[in-house]
Amino acid sequence: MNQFIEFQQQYLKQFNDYLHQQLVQEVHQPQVLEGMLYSLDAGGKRIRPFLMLATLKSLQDNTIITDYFKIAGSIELIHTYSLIHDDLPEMDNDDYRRGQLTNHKKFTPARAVLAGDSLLTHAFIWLTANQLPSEIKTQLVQILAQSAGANGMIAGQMIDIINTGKKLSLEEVTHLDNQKTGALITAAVQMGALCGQASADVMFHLQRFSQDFGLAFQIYDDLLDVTGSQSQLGKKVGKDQLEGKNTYVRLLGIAPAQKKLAAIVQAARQELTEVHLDKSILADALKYFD
Ligand code: GRG
Repeated sequence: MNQFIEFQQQYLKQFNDYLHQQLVQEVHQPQVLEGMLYSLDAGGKRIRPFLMLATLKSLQDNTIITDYFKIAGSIELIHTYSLIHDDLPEMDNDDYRRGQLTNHKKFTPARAVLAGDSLLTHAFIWLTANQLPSEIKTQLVQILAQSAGANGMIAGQMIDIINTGKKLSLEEVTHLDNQKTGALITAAVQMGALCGQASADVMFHLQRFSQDFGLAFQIYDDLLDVTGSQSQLGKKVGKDQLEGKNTYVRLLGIAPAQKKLAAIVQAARQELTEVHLDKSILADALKYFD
């Protein structure tokens, strides 16, 4: 039994329908809406929003989860924007994403830029247009903007781009992964912890848990890129290898990267044990790496 998967299955359709309906109601320019929905409705595992919701649920079992769909949805909007921009010819130049043509291939690069910009901006509408107390909303905006912005995911993307083809050290790759992938995952858990009124101690350990989770997520994806029939990103197997991307697998090799992944997952589990959350829905999210 995996409580995280069960939790996700319980709410996934409702969550996806909610995101779709909200955008249909709130976005008035047809081509902007079309571009946003094209990538948002294409699926995706919804790991980040469900990490947020699972953190909340693990801390406050009686919470009405649907009340937090907009907060969780804001994280997915940012993630989807980052994928659209990452796929552009000027960045990774990918043709397929989430099992369909990338946004710029389906429409045009100019339209894909605008679809991404709209998703990014709209995230902050969702973060602020809800019933939560103002001081919580301010903190949520801070967390998400910091993690997605110049000192978070964008910094990671920059480090990635300027170093493609050059060989980074393990420490540098870790830093890259923490920013590019880890920042948004950390934000998701932090946002759930904030909504779930976590104590300072619980917050501290959840922060460390989420950093481990983020790094594990990237290493796992890198492993799938070389060992899977298709990586999670829907890209061609080994694409990152061929393009000289800096990954754990490229630096260490497959078996040591697998060992490293297992150690990080173990460390993440230990953080939850420290605050008695090792039997929680959130703990079961770690089974994703099994
Ligand atoms: C363009 C500012 C900007 C940032 C791009 C997220 C990102 C940074 C690039 C995407 C490409 C990439 C290799 C990201 C690493 C993180 C990762 C594994 C993303 C894919 O996330 P999943 O697996 O995708 O959660 P789905 O489609 O399931 O949502």
